[in-house]
Order: sequence, then C-alpha cells, then structure tokens
Amino acid sequence: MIKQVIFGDPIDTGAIVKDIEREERLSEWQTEQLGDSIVFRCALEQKDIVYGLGEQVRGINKRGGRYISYNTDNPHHNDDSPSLYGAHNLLIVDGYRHFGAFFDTPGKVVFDIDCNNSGEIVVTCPKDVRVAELTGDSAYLIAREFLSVIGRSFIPPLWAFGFGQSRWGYKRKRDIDGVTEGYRNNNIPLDWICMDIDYMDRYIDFTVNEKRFPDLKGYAASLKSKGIRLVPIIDAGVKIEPGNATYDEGIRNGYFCTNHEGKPFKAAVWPGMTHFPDFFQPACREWFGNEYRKLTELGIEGFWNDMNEPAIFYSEYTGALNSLTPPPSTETEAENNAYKDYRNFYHSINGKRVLHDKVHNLYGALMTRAASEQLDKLIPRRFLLFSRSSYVGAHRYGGIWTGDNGSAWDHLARNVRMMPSLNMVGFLYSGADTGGFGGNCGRELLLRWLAFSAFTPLMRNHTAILTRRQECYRYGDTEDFRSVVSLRYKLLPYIYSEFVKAALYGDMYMKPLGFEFSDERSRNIEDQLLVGECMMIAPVIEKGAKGREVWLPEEMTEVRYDGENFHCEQIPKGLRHIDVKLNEAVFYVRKGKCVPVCKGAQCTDELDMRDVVLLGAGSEYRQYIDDGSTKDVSEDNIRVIFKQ
Ligand code: MIG
Repeated sequence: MIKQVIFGDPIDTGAIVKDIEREERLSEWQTEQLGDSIVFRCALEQKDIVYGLGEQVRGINKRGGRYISYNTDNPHHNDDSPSLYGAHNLLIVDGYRHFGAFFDTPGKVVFDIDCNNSGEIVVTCPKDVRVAELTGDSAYLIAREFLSVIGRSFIPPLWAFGFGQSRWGYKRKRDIDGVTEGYRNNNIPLDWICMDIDYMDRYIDFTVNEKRFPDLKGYAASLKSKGIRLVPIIDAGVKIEPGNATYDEGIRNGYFCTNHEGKPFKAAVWPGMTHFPDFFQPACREWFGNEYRKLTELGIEGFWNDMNEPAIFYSEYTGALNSLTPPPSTETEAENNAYKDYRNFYHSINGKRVLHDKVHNLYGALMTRAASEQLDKLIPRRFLLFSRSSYVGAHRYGGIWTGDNGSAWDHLARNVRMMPSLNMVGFLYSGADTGGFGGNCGRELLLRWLAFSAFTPLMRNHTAILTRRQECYRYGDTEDFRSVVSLRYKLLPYIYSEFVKAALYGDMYMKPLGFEFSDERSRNIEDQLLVGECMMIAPVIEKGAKGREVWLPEEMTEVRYDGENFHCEQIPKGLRHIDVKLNEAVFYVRKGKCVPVCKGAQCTDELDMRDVVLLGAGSEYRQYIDDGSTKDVSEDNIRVIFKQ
C-alpha cells in the first residue's frame, strides 16, 4: 500500500510518476513543524532493521547512523561522512511491522536513525515536502511497491554490461591504443574505454583536442570494429569562452544559472571560470542534450556525466580554492565553499527565481535527463549514460557510478553494501570505481574487487591521475585477471537477463539476503547478496583472507570457476567455510534454480548468449535475450530453456 501526504507547496521532483492517493496525515510518523523545517519521528523496536538511502555510507542496515541528503563531492569519504553524490530519501523499517517512507524534496534532508540510541528515527526536511508512506507484508514488498511508482529503470545496451577500463590521464590516442593492446594481447575481455577530461580542448564541453585525438570519428569506428567503444566524459560547467558555440548559445538564450544580480553565475571548475546550465529550464535541457550530437556524430554511443552536484572549486564570491580544503566529515565542517556557493546562485523554475540550495539535490538528475532525452532521439539504438550525481527519478534516464572512492578494503566493502540499497531506489545500472579511484591499488585488492564487480551491472576499472597504473595487465602474471574477467563474460547471459527482467518487472537486481530469508542470520548479513532470482554471492573483502565464512539460508549449489571449468557441489543449508583463490569467484545457485553460462568472448559483440549450459539443481531458466541494442525491450524476448 502506498499513500501520500503533501506538506506545504513542494516542487515536483519527477521521482514519482504514478498517481498516489492523498491523505491528510501519516500513520507511522509524528509530524512537527519547526520554523522552515518539518520533523518526522517514529519509534523503532529493538530488532528493527532500517533499509534504504541508496548511495550512502555505513551498512545495508542504516540503523545507528546520521546521514544527510545534500549531494556532495567527497572523494575521501568514510563511514562518518554525512553526504555522498546522490540523494535517495527512502527508508524501510523491517521488524514485527513493515513500513517505509519516501521524503520527496530536492532540498537538504537529515536522517538520524537511532544514532543517539534514542530508539527512534528523526527525519528533518524542508517544510515543503511530499511524503509517500508505504506499508506491506515485508521489506521486499515495500521496495517493490516503491519501484512500481518511480517508473522503469534505464536499460543500457549489452556492451555496457561488458568490462570497461578507465583512467583519468589517458591524454592521447596512443594511451588508448596501449589499453586496447594491453587487453587484447593478454586475452582479457574488454568492451569499452572511458575518455576522461583530457580528451577535450582545454576542458571545454563538446570539444575534442584534435592534436591529441586526430580523426576521432575514424578512430571510434576502428575501435568499434574490434568490439571496443569509447565513452567520453561531459562536465556540468560550460567554460566562459566567447566564440565557443555552446557558450554563446547559452548566453544568448539565458540558459545559465544566475547570481544575486541576475547575471550568469561564475564558478571555477576544470576549464577555469564557467557558467552552469540551468537544467531546470526545459529549453536549456533540450539545448544541452542536443550538444551531445557533436560527439554522437563521431560515432560515440556512451557518455558519463561528471561534476554535476555541481562541484565547485571556487566562485566569484568565495574566491578560495575549494578543492584543496579538506573534505567535510561532519555537518559543520561541511560548510565549505561549495556549500556557501549553493546559496549564491539561482534557477528559473516555471518563471520563478529559486535559490539553488532549495533544489540542490535535483541538479545532477536533471543533467542526466537532459542528456538522456536527446540521446534517445540522436541514437537509434540503446545508449550508455551514467552520472555521478543523482536523485530518484534519474534512474529512468541513466545509471550512476558511486563517485570517487579509494583503493582500500573498506571501500570495497562499502561498494558491496551500497548495491542493494541503490537497487531499492531504482538505480539498477550502477557500480563503483573498481580498484578504487584515489590511492594506489595492489594486486590482491584489484582481484578481489573485480571478483565482486563481475556481478554488478556497471563493471568499470577507474582510477585517478597520478595513482598507480591500474589496468588488469599491469600486475605481472595476467592469468588470474583473465580468469576473473572471463567469468563475467561467461555469466553475461544471466546478468543481462536478470537485469532486464528486473527493469521490466520493477524488481531489484541485487538484494539483501533479508529480503528473501527471514532468519536472524540472513537478516543481519552485510557481506553476502542475492543477485537476480537465482544466485547468491559471498565476495571476499578482507585483506589477506584465503577464504571466508558463508551462510547458506537454504540448500544451494556452490559453483566455482577456476579459469577453465565450472565445478558444482550441492551444499546443505547452514554455515560453511570456503577457500577462495585469487583467480576465483565463488557463487551459489539457489535451491531449485538454474544459472545459464556461455562460452565467453573477448567482447560482447562476439558473445553467443544463445548457446548456454544451465548450472544448478533446477530444471529450467527464463532467459531474456535480444540483439543487445533494440529499444523494443519487452517480455516477448523471454524464452524458457530446459536443462539437457
Ligand atoms: O575533480 O575528470 O569523479 O571519476 O576521473 C575530479 C576527472 C574530476 C571526478 C570524477 C572522476 C574523474 C575526475 N573527476
């Protein structure tokens, strides 16, 4: 069941696309207006688990923490950082009773989830907010109800489920050639390579540095013939550069955010001083989205949108170099320059001037929407698009990556815990910077991380400039890497099919164990996940570990891929210790189910997903399969295959 209560006069965020019945008051939450805020409270039982919040720190169970939805660029985040790159204001309480709430506002929201041992949740929102209240028989059913009102997930093409390699600092064609050769020569599969800001002319959006990337069109075509796509980055800020068409058109049409005096707001990002497109204006969205044409005309079919919180180094008001100040780890410290600047510029929303701070969390989501709506017209096939900043609703337009993390074991663990939370709020196509963005990634960490990312829809190795080279062929003996990345390709018939079915049916692709199993052990597991309807994974996320403990809530088939063959073993319900070598990824096929695997290939263009073998104790599998790029995604493309 879902109903909504509207407080004040909230702006429509676009998160909810279905009509929901309106009520006067919430059932589970006490409401109190305090000045410009509304505070919602509810008491928790001792064993209640609190799910939700999508891209956030700490556990799958959010209990015991304080979190702030206020999209922030914090590359040095840890479990006490209040804010990350997205705002996903859903909570689901799971215990004797099951209920949830979505706090739908583009402004700042503070969640205190039994942080002071008060035994209650306290949510502080701006006074204009729409609250959707959910009830149901289980946390899983509540999540599904939520997914049913926010609309269908973005579905990228098949190649976007292949492995992607990225690094900030591929400066010229030669660098990309090196990556292509490194992967192909070592027989490690690869489908796409990101182009970071270095490909542009002085970091100006929609330009290409012709000296360093001559004939990008020809280059993109020749790479594509080898089964490799180029995926360039687009930043939010447009360089102030009279004579540049994007800048000139933006100025001429009043498409940029404005300052206190009503002139275009100036802030420094990578290109130097920029203006920010006012994505709240429909005409601006259409214009900016159309600019991607300058790259789609060169054969580009995938993009990543960055710096769209928006990240600000300094502005015409704050002056100081913000990126060099330590990142915020508490709310008060978080009063950095970017936060001050969010009160220094305005949007035009339905003809009204609105301070950015009030609608901050929607900015990145609207950039995604701008790009997606036009790419849909520009490209006759499905395209890849993923963004750093997001709000619920953007999941219909693109995927997300979880922003800047670090080459450290706790970031791998956080990646594992974030995935099911992201799925609850619709972001099925998501993943983290595998191997970690900041810092130097060692061999063991990269292999363990790849063995987890092999199951996430977005599987991309990405790292920052000046860090250790992180491509899979740079760590000596490449055999282990070949084994782990090849497993991903062998599993693509399953991963792709489960992803698309989850999108079609408004379901989650990755789930906490507690969504399907009600025993206390399953409810409290933070390092095992359900993947699709038929699989459970138990990634190794500890340094130096030779294996790990695995909880099987039911009898399952344990599957081990050693680089050559799959080995299956029936395992009874219970606790078990497994050894996991560095070249392995162990997964479990659920009771009575099957997982299809194929032969694998160096790229998805060469993958035969029709020729599959079923692993597991079940007798059939319902496989979604298409040409990998048709926009006509429907249930008609599901076929039932039976075990031989
Ligand atoms: O200020 O484009 O999160 O993935 O490599 C850093 C350079 C800007 C931040 C992104 C990261 C990207 C980097 N960008």
